Amino acid sequence: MTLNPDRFLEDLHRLGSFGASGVGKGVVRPAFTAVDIAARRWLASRMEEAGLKTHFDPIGNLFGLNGEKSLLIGSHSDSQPEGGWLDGALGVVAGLEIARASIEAGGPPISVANFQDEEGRFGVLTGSDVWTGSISLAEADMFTDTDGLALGAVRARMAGRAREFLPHDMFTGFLEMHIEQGPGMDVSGDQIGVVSDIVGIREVRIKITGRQNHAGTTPMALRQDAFQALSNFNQRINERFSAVATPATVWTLGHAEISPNASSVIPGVAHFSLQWRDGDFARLNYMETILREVAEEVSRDQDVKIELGKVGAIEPAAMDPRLKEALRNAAEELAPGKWLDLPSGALHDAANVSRVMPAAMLFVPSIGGISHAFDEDTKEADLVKGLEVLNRAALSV
Ligand code: HGY
Ligand code: MN
Ligand code: MN
Repeated sequence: MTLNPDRFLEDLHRLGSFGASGVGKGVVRPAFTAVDIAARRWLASRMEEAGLKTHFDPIGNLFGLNGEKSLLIGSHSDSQPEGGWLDGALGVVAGLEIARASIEAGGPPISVANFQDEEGRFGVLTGSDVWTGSISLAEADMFTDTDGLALGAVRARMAGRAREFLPHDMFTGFLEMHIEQGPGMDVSGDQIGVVSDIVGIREVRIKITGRQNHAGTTPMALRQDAFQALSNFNQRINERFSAVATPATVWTLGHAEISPNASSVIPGVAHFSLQWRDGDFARLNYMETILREVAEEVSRDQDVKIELGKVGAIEPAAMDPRLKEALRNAAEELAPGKWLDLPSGALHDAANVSRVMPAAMLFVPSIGGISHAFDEDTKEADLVKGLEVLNRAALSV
C-alpha cells in the first residue's frame, strides 16, 4: 500500500490555511468558530473524495467511514486561541492519508476521526468525552466558553449536518498520531515516541467576588480586593501543591480576568481557571481537596466570596498493549534505534477513546518543545516518518 507523502503534506498545509494567524504557521481555529466549521467541511470533502462516507455527530465530531468494521485513526482539528498548525491537525490528516492509500491499494478498512473541542473551549476533550459517554450531550450543552457562550447554542451552527452518535463497536481500535509538544524527543534525537500512558487532568473555573470601590479613598484595611485575593490564592496553591507534587505534576492558572480592570478602581470580581495534571488518580483528587481548603482560607482571610465551578475531569489512561507493540515493531523497522517509549503530559482524545476500545498513540518531535503557540513546528522528514510508522502499525493489527 503506497502512501503519498506529498499529498499528505499538501493537505496538512491546506488545513493550516483555515484560521491562519499570519504569524509563522500558527492558527486561530477554536471549536465551532466559522473557520473551524469551514475546516471540518473541507476535511469532509477530502474524505469523500478519498471514498470515505462522512458522518457528523451531534457534538460536531466528524468521521470518514470505511465500512461497518474498521480501524479508526485520527485526532482533532480545533485549536487553542493561539495554536500551532500541527496540534491535532497532524493526526487527522495522517488518518486521512492512511485511509485513502488503503482504499487505493485495496487494503484493510480504515476510518478517520476528527473530534470536536479537544482544546477545551467549552469543556475538556469535549467531543470525545461525549462520544465515549463520560458526559452527556445535555451536560456538555451547559458548558460555556470564557465569554459566556453556551456550547448548546453554538453547536446549533452545525446542526444541519448532524446525525446520530456512532456505535463504538464499528471500530476495532483507535490510533492517534500527534506532535510530542514537549522537549523530550527534540533533546534525545529520537524520531518516534510510543506513548505508554496519558496523564489525567482536573480543571475548574473560579469566581472571586469582593467589593468594587474607589482606589484613592478606601483604606487598605477595609478593602475586599478580588485581585489581591486571586494573588493570595495563587501563592497558597503554589505552596500547597508543591508540597504534594512529583516532578511530573503540573498546574496552571491560564485564564484570568478582573473587573472592571481599571487603574483607579479596586477590582470587585475576578474570574480565573485552574487546572492540574498528574498520572496518579489519588493525587489528582487530593489536589482538589487542597484547592477547596485554600478557597475557604482565602475567602475568610481576604473577606471575599469564592465560588468554584464544576470540576472537569479526565482520568489517567494506559495505552493498549497490543497496539503499543504494533507501534513499537513498526518504529523499530522504520526508525531503528531512533524511537522510545514515553508518557504524555498533554491530553489527547485517545485517553477517552481508550475506555471504549483499544487505543494507542505515536508521537513525533516538536522543534524546541514548543506547542500551544504560533511557532509550534516539526521537521517535515519527522512528519513523514511518523506517517509511515503509523501506517505500518495500522496494517499489522
Ligand atoms: O491541553 C492539552 O493537553 C490538550 O492539548 N488539549
Ligand atoms: Mn492536540
Ligand atoms: Mn492542544
